[in-house]
Amino acid sequence: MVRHDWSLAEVREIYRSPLLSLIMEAAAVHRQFQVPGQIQACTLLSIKTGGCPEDCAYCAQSVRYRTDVKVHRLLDIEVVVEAARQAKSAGATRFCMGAAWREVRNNRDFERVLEMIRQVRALGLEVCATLGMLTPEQASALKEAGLTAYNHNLDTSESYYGEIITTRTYQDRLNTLAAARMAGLSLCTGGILGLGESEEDRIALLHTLSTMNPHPESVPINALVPIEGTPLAQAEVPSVWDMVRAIATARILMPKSMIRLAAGRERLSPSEQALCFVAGANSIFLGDKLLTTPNAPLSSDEALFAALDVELMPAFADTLHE
Ligand code: SAM
Ligand code: DTB
Ligand code: SF4
Repeated sequence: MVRHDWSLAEVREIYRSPLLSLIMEAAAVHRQFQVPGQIQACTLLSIKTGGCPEDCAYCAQSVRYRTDVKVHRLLDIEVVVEAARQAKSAGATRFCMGAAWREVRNNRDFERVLEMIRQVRALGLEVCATLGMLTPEQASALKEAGLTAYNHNLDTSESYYGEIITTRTYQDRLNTLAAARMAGLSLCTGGILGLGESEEDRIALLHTLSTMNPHPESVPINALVPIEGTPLAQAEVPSVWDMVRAIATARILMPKSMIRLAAGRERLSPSEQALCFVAGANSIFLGDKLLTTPNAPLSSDEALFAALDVELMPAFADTLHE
């Protein structure tokens, strides 16, 4: 039923199928494996902003580029827990904390993050973190503190990766994902459309994700949010058709995973978002802000949920499932 042995040719064939039949196929898979009409709402908070030594060409937070992001050291625990409380009252069931770190270091900041995780988890929320590279020991410490999932994106294909980031390798990313998996964490890993990649790169990324065993429990499909001052500031953003195609393919390949319509949702109209949900997306970021850029406003999301009769997914529906 759930396959991990997709060939590149099979992924290519699905990805390139005529869009309407691709959407219909994905919708059928969605109906079979997911609860139609239920959407997972996750809220993001940047707990440490800017000043990152990595050179990711899309990122507002790299020290290499002159962007207008406001650098901030690691937030206080109380500030983070209060934000999580607010996210919960807005309907979010997963709270995701992001730090602009290359990797986790074993220091007081990490201790503080572990305490944030304990306290956010105690609110009854799923807790996700995205902190850069991890050792197996750090992954275990995160798990022990109550972390549900670790977000670590592959972003694009292995062969295009070096065009976007030179300060680490694809293998570094895979190693961190393996460490998180070994520690018993659920994985959240996906990519970004609009980095100047080819169709083949998108196919290769989807192939890499869908041949992981088990599949990542959650797969964010981001559209580039162009940031002034970064090398990709003038990049052309992907069309809604590109997003729908990637979402539908991901849904068919990874039927049990949450497919997240992630960054770039703000640019889509309500009916374009509805199309993404029909094509298999069942998770979004909820709240006025992503990490450093604006997200779709809460008020318009509430109107969207009402119009589509969307029900928000309960917490912990997305635990390890394979
Ligand atoms: N520093 C950690 C890392 O890189 O893993 C965690 C934070 S990083 C900002 C999290 C993810 O956000 C990146 O892997 C990337 O996929 C996504 N992202 C960052 N900037 C983006 C942008 N401008 N548009 C779309 N996605 C973006
Ligand atoms: C993911 O795949 N997308 C989120 C989350 N995981 C960490 C981040 C999106 C960032 C968008 C640009 C910004 O706000 O800085
Ligand atoms: Fe740093 Fe993460 Fe941004 Fe890359 S994506 S520059 S690692 S914060």
